[in-house]
Amino acid sequence: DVGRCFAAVDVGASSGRVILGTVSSGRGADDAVPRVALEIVHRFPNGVLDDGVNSEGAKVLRWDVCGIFAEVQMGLAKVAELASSRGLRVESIGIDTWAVDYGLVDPAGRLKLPVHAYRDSRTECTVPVVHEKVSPERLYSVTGLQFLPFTTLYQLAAEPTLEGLQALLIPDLLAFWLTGARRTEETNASTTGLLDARTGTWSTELLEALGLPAGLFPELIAPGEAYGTLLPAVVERTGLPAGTPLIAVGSHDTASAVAAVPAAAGEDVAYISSGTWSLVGVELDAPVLSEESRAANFTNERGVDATIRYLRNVGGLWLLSESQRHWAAEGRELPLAQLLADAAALPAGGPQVDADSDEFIAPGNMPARLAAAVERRGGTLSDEPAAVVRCILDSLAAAYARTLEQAQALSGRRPRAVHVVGGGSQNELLCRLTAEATGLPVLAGPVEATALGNVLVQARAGGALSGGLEALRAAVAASVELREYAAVGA
Ligand code: LFR
Repeated sequence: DVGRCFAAVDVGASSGRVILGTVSSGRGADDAVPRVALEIVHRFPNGVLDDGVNSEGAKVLRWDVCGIFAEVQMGLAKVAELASSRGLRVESIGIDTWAVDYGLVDPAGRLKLPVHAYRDSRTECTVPVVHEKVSPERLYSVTGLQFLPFTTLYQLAAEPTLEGLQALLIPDLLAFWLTGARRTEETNASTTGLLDARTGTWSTELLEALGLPAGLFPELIAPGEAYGTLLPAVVERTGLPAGTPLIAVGSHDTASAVAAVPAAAGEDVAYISSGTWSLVGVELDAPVLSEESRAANFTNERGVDATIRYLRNVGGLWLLSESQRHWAAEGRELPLAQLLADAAALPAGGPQVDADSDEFIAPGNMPARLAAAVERRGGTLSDEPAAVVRCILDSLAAAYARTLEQAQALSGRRPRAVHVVGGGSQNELLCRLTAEATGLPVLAGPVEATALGNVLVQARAGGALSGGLEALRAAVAASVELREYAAVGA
């Protein structure tokens, strides 16, 4: 069994990757669980571009989506070449990226620039405007989304005009350029603040109340369905076979990551998808839309197979990467491994901040903002990088513990462990602090949960494996090594 090949495009806020995923059948009569292997074939940097101040005096942060598309095609060409060097064919492609952001295209398909990045400040003025039209209580009872100032509906309210335009979420924009098809993938649609959490369809009530055109977003597409096949120009540029389909996966990166959490069948699934953000929560089969849930600011995003990702966005490793960026700009290039070792050597019980606070969303001098937040709580934070790093990790672990406790109380789930997936699962200090703070054993890995979730949904659509999320997760569990961090006192 040489395996079947799928191409996964996974673009995060700080880097993008194009990956060859190979799915092969189980190892024998008493082991029918498929295995999945990933090879990162192409990596490229991504990041928010700072355009300075526009004519209205607002700072503009944007994504270079055309640059991203060029890198994606380059990566697909490399994947095609690698597969064919093995005598194999790439059966399909899947795309996931961060959520909420979009490009506006006109009927001819021309993109309006800039494509804003969600850390941009343009929604500061529009949040109250939106809430004037629909109260936060009503928004929550329809969409079940936690309040985040960058949710798509607040961004749309900042557009000078939407007339004659369609909004394509970032993965759907790339899909449009690859296939010519305009669709909105469901899991990502659930982050716009315009989808009805109960029905999983666009909320006409909200679109109307906010004065948004009915066809603003294209028709929904569910993970596993095909957008279409590659355009001739893409076939030419990538060397992929004509007729290669683009399959919708959990195009919201967090949805793909949660689909690949290596939970056992029947387990109450609790997870921390740990990257730029930490997405902390449990998996449910129906949304929780209660007032308590809204007050606790929990979100009900849609997952693969119509599951509900009941979670909160917690400030994430952005706090750390943005601090490193600040130190580097001061001429201090501090390698992460050293920073973490120094932070681990510091005693427990140091200063903390509320890692959830909106004050850390925008780019800019992070160590200074952390120190100011510690000071407001009556403490002091040394400007030694190790102390700053320790403060970030202690604060994250405390936020995880708080959030998981609330998730359990609000959902009634009783997880026996917490799965940490994504880049942050490699951070041993953070995993250890998380086990200590939550009192739950931490199962760390896989690092590449997002790409695995992407590949597995394609593989199932192509018939290389079958079953529900449990079958996908069994394939992950059989294919990767996990690390366990015991809860204290266990
Ligand atoms: C993680 C993520 C989060 C989303 C944030 C902004 O990469 O997709 O789930 O809230 O980025 O899109």
